Amino acid sequence: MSVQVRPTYEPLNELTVLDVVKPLAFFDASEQNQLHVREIGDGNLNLVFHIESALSKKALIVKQALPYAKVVGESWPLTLDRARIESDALLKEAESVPHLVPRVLFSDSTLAVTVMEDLSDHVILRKGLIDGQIYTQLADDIGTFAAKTAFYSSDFYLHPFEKKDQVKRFSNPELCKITEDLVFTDPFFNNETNDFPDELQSEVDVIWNDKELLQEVAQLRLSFLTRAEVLLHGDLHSGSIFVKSDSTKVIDPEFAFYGPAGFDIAHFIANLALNHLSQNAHTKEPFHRETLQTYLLQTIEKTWETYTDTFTQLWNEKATDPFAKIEGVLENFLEKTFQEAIGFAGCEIIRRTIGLAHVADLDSIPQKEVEFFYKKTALELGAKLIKNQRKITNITELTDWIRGA
Ligand code: SR1
Ligand code: MG
Repeated sequence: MSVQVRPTYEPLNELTVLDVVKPLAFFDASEQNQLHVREIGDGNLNLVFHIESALSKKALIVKQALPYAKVVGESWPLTLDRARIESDALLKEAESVPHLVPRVLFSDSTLAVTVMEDLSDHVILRKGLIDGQIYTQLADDIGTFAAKTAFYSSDFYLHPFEKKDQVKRFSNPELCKITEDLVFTDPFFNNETNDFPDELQSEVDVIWNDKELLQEVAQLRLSFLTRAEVLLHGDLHSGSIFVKSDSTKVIDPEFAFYGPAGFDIAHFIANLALNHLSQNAHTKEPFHRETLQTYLLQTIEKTWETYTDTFTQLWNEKATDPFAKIEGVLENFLEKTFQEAIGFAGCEIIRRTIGLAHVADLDSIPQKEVEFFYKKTALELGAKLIKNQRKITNITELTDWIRGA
């Protein structure tokens, strides 16, 4: 669609955002003067406007990247190209899993905006889980999302020229650097971006002085830096997923890039594991707590099973790799992906506990001493996963470790 937008970048506000929306003809002429605009962004990086017609109740979302990280402020400049990456990733994902991503209606790289389908009838998964909700489709949907977006972007399927074009298209150095620092570096050293209370200092010291752990993290970090295997969402935590009982939508792929296959699924699992831990504090009634925790562990297991089943089926039907029919090649890939995912999950658990960007699952525990107790438990679990990634051979062993944490 050809739409005239402003020739230079400027941050939008609740008035100027209408200049982007009106030419799209999404709203009828009769509604144009009755649009209700709210800025609803509560993430770390962007402006998000919800625009609704007071007449028809039709709505859409305009997301705009700011030239800095909102969580820190203008002192942390950040590329606007992430808006282009986000809309390109949503379009690419829609080729294989259209039902699992929001529909893109318009994007403009000068203004750094993506206009997309409104999902206000969904809730953010993290909030739903903290509130004790159960989503029965979630495991199937996320396992399918991760497997299909991985397979169709990989060298197992694409011609090498096309694969390398896609690697270029999704080159995302600034957002990757955030992950390299905040997930794989800062939490493992005494860095000023870390954020944890004094009460956790002795547990943090144990991590900072654990040579075996640091060696493993160095390998995981190197893998993240160098292994362009598949197109990743890049930030697949429970705040990047919208849910309702019969629908799952993966949002916010501004961290998308080509990286190691286990990374996305690891972040999903790590955030469910953190929620599992936090339910000990959030849900007092024992029967309800057990139901929720069992659901979370089953979701982790089913997500991995769906991932491997879907990936295997695509491999058998569509792989173009000359080694695809050789016995053991797929199995080796899946085993490596699984074991590395366990290590990545450990890093995510640790950084969400003591790094710059926390999770509400743990931070919203009402009593401080209870919060500290579960944060210490999270640190122990994260370290165990990193150090034992190659010893855990199947998904139920992993869920046993999470259950026992
Ligand atoms: C400065 S950005 C902090 C975190 O928010 C994003 O969602 C990513 O997880 C990033 O690490
Ligand atoms: Mg995000």
